[in-house]
Order: sequence, then structure tokens, then C-alpha cells
Amino acid sequence: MKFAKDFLFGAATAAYQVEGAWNEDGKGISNWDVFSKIPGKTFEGTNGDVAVDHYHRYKEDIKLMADMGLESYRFSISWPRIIPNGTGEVNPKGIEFYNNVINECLKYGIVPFVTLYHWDMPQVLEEKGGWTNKATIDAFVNYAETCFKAFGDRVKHWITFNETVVFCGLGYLAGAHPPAIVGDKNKYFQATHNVFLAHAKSVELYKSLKQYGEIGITHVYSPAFSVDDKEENIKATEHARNLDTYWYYDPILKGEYPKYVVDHIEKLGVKIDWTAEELEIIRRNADKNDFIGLNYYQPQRVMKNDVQENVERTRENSTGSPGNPSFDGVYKTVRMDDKVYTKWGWEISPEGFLDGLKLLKERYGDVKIYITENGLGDEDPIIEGEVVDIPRIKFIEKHLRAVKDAIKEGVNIKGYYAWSAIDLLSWLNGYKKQYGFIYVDHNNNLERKKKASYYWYKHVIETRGEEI
Ligand code: BGP
Repeated sequence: MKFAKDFLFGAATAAYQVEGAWNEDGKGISNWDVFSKIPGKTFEGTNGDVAVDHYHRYKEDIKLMADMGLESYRFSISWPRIIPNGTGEVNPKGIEFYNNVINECLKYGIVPFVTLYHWDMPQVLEEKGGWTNKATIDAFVNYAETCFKAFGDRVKHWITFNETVVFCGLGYLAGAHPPAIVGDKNKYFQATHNVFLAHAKSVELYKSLKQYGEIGITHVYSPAFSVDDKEENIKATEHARNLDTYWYYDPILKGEYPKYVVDHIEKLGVKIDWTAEELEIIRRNADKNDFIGLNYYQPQRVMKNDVQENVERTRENSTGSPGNPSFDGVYKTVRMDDKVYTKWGWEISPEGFLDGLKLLKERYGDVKIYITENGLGDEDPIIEGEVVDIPRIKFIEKHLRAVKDAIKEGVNIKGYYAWSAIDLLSWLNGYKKQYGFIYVDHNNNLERKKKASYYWYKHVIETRGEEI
């Protein structure tokens, strides 16, 4: 089987992880510009000041993507580059930069797939309470409108937010992302609600502009599976699915919050400030979503847990490795002896991907899905000057196979974006953890080099995945 002609083969990046130029051409300071400089927060103090200098080298990078045959490039827009203070004046140089990136893509027939919020928020807004402040909702919608109007004639695929569970969870429960708050359940749930509202309002606005493109949201999907068939662990798994998946997709696709979670957090004493009008905005926009984006790296292996603890997570245990109790103490994720893990402790499980996609279909039906991220973080071997990233090829091959199988089973998947197009800054793990098809030499002027996976993916695209 070949992938259909309208299935997009892509690759992704995010502004803070590739652009650099953190204080150039009128860009405002972001929360990540500040957070990454707090000692101990990131691996060896790495930050995105220069990143891989995509801001100055986008032409070279997009040419490399074009030569790879990439059909679509998912990248994000840096909010503080467009509106430096979060609200108010627009920075013409910011608009110019993204116009250039978009036009460069279109020159080669690459479909730009744009994320509006991949975690870098104007610091001015973060200081006023970030996502816990309702004023941020309208600031975001105004920023979204600015982007739709500036780029919407050429950009026909929009993602509002990337991985709400990550920036809210690590930001307000684990203290590992800005604003580095630990264990504040109220702030966490308030922030998620405010994000869903900002999403719904942006969708409504986008549709009213009649630009005839697609809009959706991206969540990371780490499907929860019980470690065994003990009833207590199965119950804990259902709990995890509610908290980590349904809470995130239900308001978007069903227009309402899962009752199970609403009841549960009420018992925990969490009070969300949500008005009837806000809930109505979320409800009436649910059927306007054109797709959901789904990032998949690994499943969660879940078992019951009894001890409630608010742990401040470090870099090592905050980005994926199992071994963490849930914030409410009900379940924990564990490492299993019979599973395979990456060097950073992330389980490799294409089976979990397929099973997870089937579970989503059961709950949400035929919704259109783009796999907006999937990839292997590794330290790539260099042999005789060549970057021989065979484990990445194997990883993507198996996961593309799962996508193919899911499509055969009726899951409506329309595209696959490998994370990442090019080696970039891992938020907390520096440059050591590589994901790209293109290598960046940090010892030699950030020179680019094609990896083995680059040639492999090019062949996959040329043959529309027939040999997968
Ligand atoms: C996702 C993010 C990406 C990317 C990826 C890999 O959660 O959307 O931006 O960073 O994870 O994560 P890491 O860099 O921690 O390995």
C-alpha cells in the first residue's frame, strides 16, 4: 500500500528551538529567554539565544528540506517576535521574517503548517500571570488575528497550541518549564481552561475571516495502558486517560469537559473560574475544528499509586521518563523490564501508537488527524564523517508502519511530521539529544550536513511509503 496522494509527508520544528536571534530586529523577550538562564534549569545551561541560527539560515534550511522532497514544513511563530510586549504594537521585522519563511516554502511547493503557540510567550505577559490571567486569552486571540491577516492568504493550515498538558503541567505542577511553579493544581487547571477558551475564540475568529483553510490544536498523546489486568490498575489507567487525554481532547472535539474529571477535581478542592458564557464559547466551536494534531513519542505504563506528593521535577525526570506519581497521587507511570527504552528513558512502542490511535477513534470517531510530531531523540554516531543515524530510520519506519496500519483500520490520518526537520535545541536537554534529518555541527560554525535518515526519508516520500 502507498500512502494516499493527499497524505502529507512533513517534518517539524519550533521557533525557540531553531531560530536564535533572540534579541534581534525588534523581537521582545520571551518567558523561555528568561527561564533558560536560571541556573540548573537546562542541560549545561543551554538556551535558544543562537539555537541553530535558523533566523539567518532559513533559506539554506528550506532548500535542504526541498531537496529531501519534504511536502510540508511545520514550524511555529514566535509571539514576541510579532508582538514584542504581548499586546500593542506589531513588529514589522517579525512579520517580514515569517513572510520570507512562508514564501521560501511556497517557492518549492512545501506546504507551510503553522503553530501559533509553541511555548514562547512574551515575558511581559508571563509576569502578569501568563495563562492563569484571563487577559492573556484576548492577547492571544489578537496575536492570532494578526497572524491570520498577515499570512492567511498563503498559510492554510493552522495549529493554535502545542501540547497544553506539557506547558501547563510542567509550568504549574512540576516547575520544570516557565513559570516554574510547583504543585499548584488550581493554577494548572485554570491555565488549561484559559488555553481551551483562547483556542475556541481563535477558531471562531478564523472561521469568520473566511480564509478557507484548516485550523486545529495539537496535543501530545501518551496513551495509558495498564501494566497488568488487575482491576485496581485498570481503574488507575482509566483515571489517567481521563486526566491526561480526555481533559485535553473533549473540550476541543466534544465542546465539554469530561464529567469524571470535573467531579474528581472538585473533590480535590480545585476551583476553576469559568463562566457560563465561556463554556458556551467552547461548546459552540467544537464542530468548527478541522483536525486534531497529535504528537506521539511513547505510551504510559500505568499502575495504582497511594502516595500523594508534589514533586518538583528536574530535567532528568520531567521530560518523559516513567517513574512519576500523578499530581493527585492516584496513579504512577512505571518502567517495565520487557520494554525497550531510548537513552533518555522514553519507551519505544509503535504498538502503543497503533493501539492508542484505535482508542482515539473509539472515542472521537472519524476526526481528521495529523501526526504533528514523532521521532527519536538520540546521540547520533558519526562514522568516517557520515552521520549514521540508523536507529532513527528504524524508529520512524516502525511508526510509519503503525500509521499505515491505523489508516487501514479506518483511522483518518492525513499527514505525518517527523520531529524534527533539523537538529535543534531540546528544551531541557540541550543539543546533545538529536532528532533531525539534518545534522548541525556545533563545533564548526553550525554547518549543516545530511544524515543517513535524510536520504532514507527522501526515498520514503518519493515512493509514497510503499516499502514501509
Ligand atoms: C515535544 C515538543 C517538542 C520537542 C519534543 C521532544 O513535547 O513539542 O518541541 O521538544 O517534545 O522533546 P525533548 O526535546 O524533551 O526530547
